[in-house]
This record gives sequence, structure tokens and C-alpha cells, in this order.
Amino acid sequence: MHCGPIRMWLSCGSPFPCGCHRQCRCWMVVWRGGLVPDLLPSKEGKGLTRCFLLQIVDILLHYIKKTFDVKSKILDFHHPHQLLEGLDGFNLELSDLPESLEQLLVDCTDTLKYGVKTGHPRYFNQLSSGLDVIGLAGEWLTATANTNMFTYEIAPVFTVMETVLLKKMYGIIGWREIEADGIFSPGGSISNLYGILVARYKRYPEIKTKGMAALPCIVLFVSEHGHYSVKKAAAILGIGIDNVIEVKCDERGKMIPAELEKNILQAKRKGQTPFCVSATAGSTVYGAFDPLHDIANICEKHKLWMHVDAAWGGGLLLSRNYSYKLSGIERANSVTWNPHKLMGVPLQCSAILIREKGLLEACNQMQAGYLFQPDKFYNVDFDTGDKTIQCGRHVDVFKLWLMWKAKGTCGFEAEINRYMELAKYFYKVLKKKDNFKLVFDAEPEFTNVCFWYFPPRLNLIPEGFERDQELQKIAPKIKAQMIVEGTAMISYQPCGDKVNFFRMVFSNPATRQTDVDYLIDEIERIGKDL
Ligand code: ABU
Repeated sequence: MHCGPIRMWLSCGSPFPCGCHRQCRCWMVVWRGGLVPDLLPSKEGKGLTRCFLLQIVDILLHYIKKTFDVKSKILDFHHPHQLLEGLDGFNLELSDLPESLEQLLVDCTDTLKYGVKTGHPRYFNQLSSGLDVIGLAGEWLTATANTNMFTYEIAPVFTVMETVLLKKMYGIIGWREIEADGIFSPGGSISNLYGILVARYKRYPEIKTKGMAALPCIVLFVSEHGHYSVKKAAAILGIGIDNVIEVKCDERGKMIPAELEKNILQAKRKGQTPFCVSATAGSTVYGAFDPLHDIANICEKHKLWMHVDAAWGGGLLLSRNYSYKLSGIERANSVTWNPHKLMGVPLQCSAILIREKGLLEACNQMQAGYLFQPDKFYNVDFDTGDKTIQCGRHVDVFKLWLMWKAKGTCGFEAEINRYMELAKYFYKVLKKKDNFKLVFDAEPEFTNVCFWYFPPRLNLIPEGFERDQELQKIAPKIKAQMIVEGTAMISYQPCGDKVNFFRMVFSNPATRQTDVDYLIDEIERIGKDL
């Protein structure tokens, strides 16, 4: 059966390309009448559904091919007002009458056209990048199944699959299955929220019924390079961001254990009650790994919950060469690990792992009678929905499971090792260039490489405030030009007393050394006259 373009069927009125005249007539009636097209579950809708979905697949395949074509633009940038006003027939406004299937196909094409190809070899903008074809297939299947993770009853395969993946992750961290628990959540921020929520519940189970009024002034600790979601969690949980104590880091962005201990003692002296430390394994900007054993020793000494935000760095556990960087993670009470970052799983895929069975459920359980009936005929341990802070929960596990099947642990390891090698290569090239300056003049600890570009003009200005004022403007200008031309995407930020610098990260399987060389040339090309 062959499906030609729907556009052709409409204009020539010829028999339906899949050979079904009846469905073709249905289509024409629909088209002229402006009624909802005759797709499944309509009795006659099988042929048209097939043709429509094959057209969608064609659109997606065309996009995927362009994504991996290094010569194609990463994006066709337009300002928000232009998208709102409408572009070449791409109109975001919603109408009262139904649009034709033909128009929907055009809308799908345009949605991709004006978006960003995050799988492009020169997309370095975020920690999550790349487009894994197996993961994509997993996401398609997940959307087709269109179920909810709250009960085994409606997600039998996915709920059991989740336990298999969690068990694998506990084992990699170094926990025994019988002592561990976990759940997939909508992103690293929510996983960190879970870590802090459970930490507080463990210490003060009365929080669930009595609220914060029943608790003393509790405080938690995170490094000054830790993710902002820790503060956000404190705000959401009613702890308050003033009660998140930021611990000083060394020049590489690692928490200084002596500073942590000093802060804990200071808090106690002030009458505050420390309950949790959130350590970081792979900080967002510098890619720093906190000294986890030292932090674990301090947590044990002061009886504090140790959470490790390994959203970014967790994937490194799969590399036998580099997993030592997370040594001590096995001593954590909870861990955030996002397979959608270093492991390249399509967004979103994040896990919160807790080293105590039953705690997640005890903390979050509400026993909604309409979902979690205890008298079901199967093992209700697999009705995991009462462990979560959500009700409805998206299936995020299948794409990860399918990718793990396709690559094996060794496949993830090889990819991650390659990113580490690319980061070292990038560092070595930059080190040799006079017009680039590394934020740290030492081999990268992770795949993050932070650097400034100095246009020749800036070399005439002596080091100091005035030069920093000028340097601050360089990275945003270079990035803006790259976006407008669609040639590459890389992030930048200021950090502490350091003015805007670029952050390169490697987590994109499509990136090759030639793309790294290209990025450097591109920065020089755009930046030299700034
Ligand atoms: N921590 C969220 C992701 C940040 C980034 O992609 O740069």
C-alpha cells in the first residue's frame, strides 16, 4: 500500500492512494463539509489513519535527517512576537471550526521548522542534547500506549519495567535492592524536591499531619554551586529559602567539607536544626563533583540526611574509567539521577532513588480508594502511584529500558567515555589559543569546559574592572549571532565574580571533533571584530 501526499488527493480528487475509494469519498466529504476527518476509531477510518500517520512519519524522518546534517541550520530563529503574529501561514491561533488534515500536516512541519534541532551535532546548549533513534521509538510507543503510571492495573508492563530499571540503578550506585526504593519523576528539580521531602519526613513524620508549625526551624545545606532547585524545593516545602545554607566551594566548584561542618555548627549555635545536606555530583556550570565521602562522614557525625544531586553526573557511574568521581554516593540516603542528561534518553527521564524501603510511600501515601484498592486480585506492591506527589504520572521508563536493551550498559559507557575524551580535546585546543582563556587551567573534571573568548580589541585594555565590563558583553553577542545564523548553540553565564563565560558540555552523540573545531572557528569568526 502506498500513500501519496494528502495534498494531492485533495487537489485532484483522484481515488485515495491507498486504494480505498470509500475512504477517499469520506475524506472529500469531510474536507468540503469542514467536519472532523474520518480517522480511527471511526469504523471507516483505518486507511486514512494509516495514511495520515505515515505522512507524519515522513515529516519526522525529514526532520531527523536534517537534524543530523551538519550543514543544516540548527534553528530558524524568530522573535516571540513574530510567532504570535503568524509566519508564512503558520498561525498559532485556535479556531472554532476544525482544520483539515492537510493543514495539520503543514502545522506539524512548521512547528518543527521554527523549533530548535537539539540533536544537531553543533547543539551544545544544554546538558540534555542529542536525538537517540531508539529512545525516540520508545517515546512513540509510550505515547501510543497513552497510559498512566499510577497502577499496575493500567500499566502492567511499565510499572514492572520501572522496578527493573530502579533495581539496575540501585545496583550501579552500590545499594542492595532490599534496602532501596525509588520512582521516576518529571525532572531533576522534582527529584531533588523528593529527596528533601523524604529527608524531612524521616526526621519529622508528624510533618505530614501537623505541618511546619509542629517543627523547629529546620535548615539544610547545599554548595554555592548546587542547583537552584534545592532552594525552590525549600520554598515549596515551606522550609523557606533563608533556611537553605550555601556552603563555600573551592575554585573548581566543589563543596569544602570544613566549611560545611563550620556552617552546621554555626546553625546549631543559632538554635536552628540541621536535617539534610544536598551534595552535588556534576554541577550545572562547572561540572564539579563534591567530595562525597567527606560529606558522608560529616552527615553521619551530625546525623543528617545525605542527598546527592547526580542529575547531571549520575551517568558517569556507567563508566568504569570515571565512576570513581562519584565515590561515596553509595553512602547517600537519596540520589537524583537524570538519564535524560548524560545518557541521552529523550526528555524527560529522571529518577529519585531512596536508600530505605517504604519511606517514599509512607511520606506521600493518601490511599485514594478509587485507585489503590487493597483488595485487588494481583500483587498491589506494583501499584506504585501512592509513592508519588503526583496523581497522573507519565511513562518515562520505556524509552530508557529500550535504549538500555539496544546499547547495553557497555554502549552507554562507550558514549560517555567519548564525551570525556572530547572535553579533554576541546580543553587542549583552547589552551593553545591566545585569544581564549579557560576558567580553570586544568584538565576538565567532567564534560563541562568553561572559557572566555577575548576579541583582539580587549587585549589592549589592562586586566581589571573596565576590561571585565567589556568582556561581559562578548559571549551574549557571539551567541546571539550564532542563533540568528543558526550555526551553533552554546550556553553562557556569569558565575560569582566571573563575568559571562561560555560553558561547553558534551552529551550529544552526534558531535565529532570536527564540530568542536568548527565551534572554535565560529566563535573567532563572529567575535574577532567585537
Ligand atoms: N539543570 C537543568 C539543566 C541545565 C542545562 O541544561 O544547562
